[in-house]
Amino acid sequence: HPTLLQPYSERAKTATHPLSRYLFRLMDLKASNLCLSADVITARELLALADKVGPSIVVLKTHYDLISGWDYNPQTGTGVKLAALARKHGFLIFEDRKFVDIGKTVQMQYTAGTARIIEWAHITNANIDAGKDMVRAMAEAAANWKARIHYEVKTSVSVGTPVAGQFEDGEEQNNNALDDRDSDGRKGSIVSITTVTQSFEPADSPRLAKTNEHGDELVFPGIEEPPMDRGLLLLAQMSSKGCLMTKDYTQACVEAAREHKDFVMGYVAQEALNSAPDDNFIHMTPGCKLPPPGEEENGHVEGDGLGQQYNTPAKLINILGTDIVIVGRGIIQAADPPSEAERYRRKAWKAYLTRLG
Ligand code: BMP
Repeated sequence: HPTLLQPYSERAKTATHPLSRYLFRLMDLKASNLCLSADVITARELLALADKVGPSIVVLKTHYDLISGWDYNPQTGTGVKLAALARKHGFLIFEDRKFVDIGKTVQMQYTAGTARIIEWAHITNANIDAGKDMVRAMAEAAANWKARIHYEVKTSVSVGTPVAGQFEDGEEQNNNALDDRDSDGRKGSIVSITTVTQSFEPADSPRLAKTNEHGDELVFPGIEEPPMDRGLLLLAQMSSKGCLMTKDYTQACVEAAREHKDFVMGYVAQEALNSAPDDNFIHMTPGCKLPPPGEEENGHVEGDGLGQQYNTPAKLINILGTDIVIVGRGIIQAADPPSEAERYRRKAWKAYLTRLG
């Protein structure tokens, strides 16, 4: 498929999803196709790790539900702190929530509850075993969220202020999944501070400033704010032994992705799935580990004894054609995670350059 031989900088121009365009540019700018799976068990470790490894990665993957001490405060909590680190270093936050349920339930799980994933995670993912309508349900929730944030920013609504049920263009506010009515039935009484503080600069105008408008010192000058969008990855294939996802299931993911190009950025998968001429989905791949220095780099690395199977970045990127490797324990359990992350970044980037030829 043409995308296998196209530089990420080119794919940035043709990707449908604004966050994919941003991500491809980020990859090019940072020379990184590495995602850290930040599977640590306290919020303090998570933030420290994100800050230290941030310069090497383009995506930080979380499992918020295995973190103790996650602070849910919408103004000062863990999500907001992660967002600040994401701006400082230039990476996207991917909550590996693997949503699977009926559409209405996933809308609520995505937008409400204690975690309010939609507020702080640029990207999340879904298993479509329950049927692909849930993708539409999540897309609708994300569109409502974006419209609401847009409205709130434009009208500078502060926390606790009731919001009238109309958008600037006169359209009725439609907040199904985000119905934040207070006890008096007033709408919009909860405002996300994480997102309200973001700007609407066009995503294609990189500012070459050393700091962003929040005063965060940028590690990679030229990284602008990500667009105000939310994206979904479909869990099309898994890395684990005995995985029950069939070819038909994977194909259904491909169809659902094509039907929702403006919300689905791509896949969590073990191989490239772009096949139609204009497919330009991004593939993120877990089950990645490097052998100890000096050993064969193309093959399979010993699993973890609990079903996880590993491939090297060279195999995943160059041979199987995926785009971003997701690495957890390979980096986290190293004596020095930041330098190990750099080693993975270099190997995965080299595999990409080799693929381009
Ligand atoms: P590790 O590199 O430590 O094996 O971690 C892999 C991470 O990727 C875990 O967070 C796991 O939940 C996730 N993951 C996976 O391993 N295989 C998949 O197919 C999908 C995943 O999300």
